[in-house]
Amino acid sequence: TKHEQLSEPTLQTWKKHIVPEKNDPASIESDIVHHTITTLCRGVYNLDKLAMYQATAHSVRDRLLEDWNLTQEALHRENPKRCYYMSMEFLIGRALDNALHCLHVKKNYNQSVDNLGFSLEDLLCEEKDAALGNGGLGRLAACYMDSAATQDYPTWGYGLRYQYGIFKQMIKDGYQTEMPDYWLNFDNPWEFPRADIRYEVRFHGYVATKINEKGETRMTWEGGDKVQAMAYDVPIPGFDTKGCGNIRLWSSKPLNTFDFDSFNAGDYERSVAEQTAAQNLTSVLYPNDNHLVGKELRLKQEYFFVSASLQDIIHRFKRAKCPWKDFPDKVAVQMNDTHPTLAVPELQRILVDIEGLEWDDAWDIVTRTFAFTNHTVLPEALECWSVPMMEKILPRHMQIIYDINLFFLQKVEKVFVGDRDLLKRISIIEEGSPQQVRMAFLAVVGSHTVNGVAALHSDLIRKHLFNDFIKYYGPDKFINITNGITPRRWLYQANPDLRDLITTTLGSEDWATKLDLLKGLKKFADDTKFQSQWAAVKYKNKERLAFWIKANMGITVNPDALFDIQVKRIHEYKRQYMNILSVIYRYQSLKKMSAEDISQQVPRVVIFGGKAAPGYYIAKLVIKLINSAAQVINNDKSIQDMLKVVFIPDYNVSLAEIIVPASDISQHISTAGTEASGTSNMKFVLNGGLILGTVDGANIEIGEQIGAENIFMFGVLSDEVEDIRHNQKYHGLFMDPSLQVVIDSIQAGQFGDPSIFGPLINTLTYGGDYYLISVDFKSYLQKHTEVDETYRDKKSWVKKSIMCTAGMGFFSSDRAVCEYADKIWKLKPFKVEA
Ligand code: F58
Repeated sequence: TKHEQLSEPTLQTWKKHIVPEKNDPASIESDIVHHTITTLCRGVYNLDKLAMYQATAHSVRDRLLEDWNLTQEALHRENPKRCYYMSMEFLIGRALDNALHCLHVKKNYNQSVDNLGFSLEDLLCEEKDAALGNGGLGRLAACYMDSAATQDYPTWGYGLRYQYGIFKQMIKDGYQTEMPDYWLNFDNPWEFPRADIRYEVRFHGYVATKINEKGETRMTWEGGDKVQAMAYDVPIPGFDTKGCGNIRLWSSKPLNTFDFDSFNAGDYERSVAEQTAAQNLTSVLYPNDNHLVGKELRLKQEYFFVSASLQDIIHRFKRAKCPWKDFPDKVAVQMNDTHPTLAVPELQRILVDIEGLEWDDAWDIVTRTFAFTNHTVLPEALECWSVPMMEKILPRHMQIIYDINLFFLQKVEKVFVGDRDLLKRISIIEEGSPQQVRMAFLAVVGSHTVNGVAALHSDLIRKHLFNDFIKYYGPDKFINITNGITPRRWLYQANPDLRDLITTTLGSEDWATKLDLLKGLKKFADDTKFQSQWAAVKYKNKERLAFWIKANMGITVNPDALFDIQVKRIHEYKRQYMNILSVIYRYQSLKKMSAEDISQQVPRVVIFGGKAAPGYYIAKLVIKLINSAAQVINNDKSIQDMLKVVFIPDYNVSLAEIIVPASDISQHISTAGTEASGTSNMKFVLNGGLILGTVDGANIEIGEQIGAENIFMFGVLSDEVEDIRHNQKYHGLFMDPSLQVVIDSIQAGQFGDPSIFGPLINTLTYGGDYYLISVDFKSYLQKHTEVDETYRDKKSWVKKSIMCTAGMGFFSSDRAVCEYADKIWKLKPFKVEA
């Protein structure tokens, strides 16, 4: 493999003094016109909103690029230690509004766009989401890039430039259908193709031996197929700083030369087909959330991503001519889950096979470089790759993994003499047919630090998944860093009215970068005037969402009703099923009441949103049940609009920005011990929404921060789950009587053909109710009643809402990134001056 960039041009210092862009409305206006004419080649008679958006975006990007260049040049010059955040997913969403806020130019842009006869808010909606992720893990990566840039940490993201992001969800006849998300249809102003930054990546082939320059025998990986990785840079603006971060995304391209050694002159067609296959490597994001399918193409994507990124990192490291042993002092690599774990054997391979280092010296460098974040305990989400597949696609890596495992097990055995069970449990290779590589174990062995994403989750992985590793390494290698979210996108940008109210009340905007300052709101929690201002903002946000629902779905919802929201990927462990079952229970209770009693109820709008993995049959049935129930409930006049059910199609980042500020209650109701952290819980509470949740993931820490009296918690605890499952299995299922009534009504055909829902209902009965819906149902219904009663007292509700926002300082991704930098990366901020 070539480890140099394909061409290394001679660089010259440029003697031009750069004049910064001016940000007054007239200059902005003329820049937009300039881009319309030159970049887009459009005239004033030939302009639509999309073109206007593009011209505006280009002019903003010009301004962003000044900071980008300044930052990257300074980094190049000073060469501080850097961190690379390797993630297969970055769920960025839209970029324009965010950039306008970061650069503090939104007001002037508003005016300029207005002068040109358009509305900036309209233009913002023209942008397609960069949806290069499935859910929480991908969005977390995007929040962390925002916080790293804002706090001037020299951090780059590395990922893949999928041509198709997460699919578009459409609802047809109540069912989810999928459409491809070809987000690059139009020009994408937020990426820079780097045609000069390309690396070759090899697959397949064979391993041979060779004698290197020092006369030593080394392995060499030969033959096989090669593809090219080309870089695309996505600038990540920091808020209130000249610093600008970067995410480098790799796109696969065919090698523009044929491999003449293996080129069969009579088989031209096949050669071209191979070139196309190369291009398809980064076509599509795998749409599974918390579930892994061991597809060959996915393994290739993972290696492609890791190989290109490491070549790039090493290229940069070599420029400074430091000795290899200094590599970990210049480079920290964070692996966002196990998907980048092939970086461990890949770096070892480069150091030993290509650079000629001794195995132990190389291994020392590797294990001082990498750190690993685990995001799940669900067994079906833990990555395992079959050894035969790995041997076929990455023959040398498979050998290296065997060696890493052998040396590791030898060390373990020295400490725990004769404990064969331990060796079997802790081995990176799982016995079976076929054998499997346990990627999480490889990641642990190859990293200096492993972290979970919320306190409970980190405890659970220490107690269960990685318990044997703690016996060997001791506890210090395994730490917790609770997730965070960026307050810029999730409050400052998404909730402008609340932003302004908070800023006026606290006297400055500093909270946007020092979120702890929100605690200053506590002293206004009982202030009647402040309460009514706070309530008015929430009401306006609910109106905004109600308007969206009416305009896009034709359903009328009343902003005076309690807005109860559950938006996230559809998964059995997240229990949207339990939610809709409780909605049906509520509906039936209403049906039993007199008209007079109905009119005394607290009206509710229950909102769902989220995508099911295309192959996840049960999750898709949950969507169907929600829509079938909505059909019946929304059209039943007898309940006087006291209950409405809405399934918002195609939930994504930009929809979340409208939905999150509008909640009174949001639900985070996973079976205890299954949701590693959750991050939408943080977004809702930051925007003054209360939580109805289980004792799981970050819900627990949110409760600790905002006060137990401001959160509705229910359900069994994580350490009870195993025993309950055991009892259910051997002593019979428990069926909650209220739940039975609900099931009976579905089976009686109240919500359409009951045979459709048979397999779904089976999960509660013959399926063993693995996620304990029946066990938690009673306490769940009780909490719903408590929510209603609390909501009747508007004053106390608003006070709780204020206390929610005021207590959320801890959950800023700024805090989380600082923790990573201090505890794991040993990284200092690197301030860029204008
Ligand atoms: C999520 N994982 C966790 N995985 O479920 C959630 O609790 C946590 O808050 C979040 O990570 C951030 O830590 C998650 O989103 C995926 O989407 C993977 C994508 C690739 C395939 C396997 C699942």
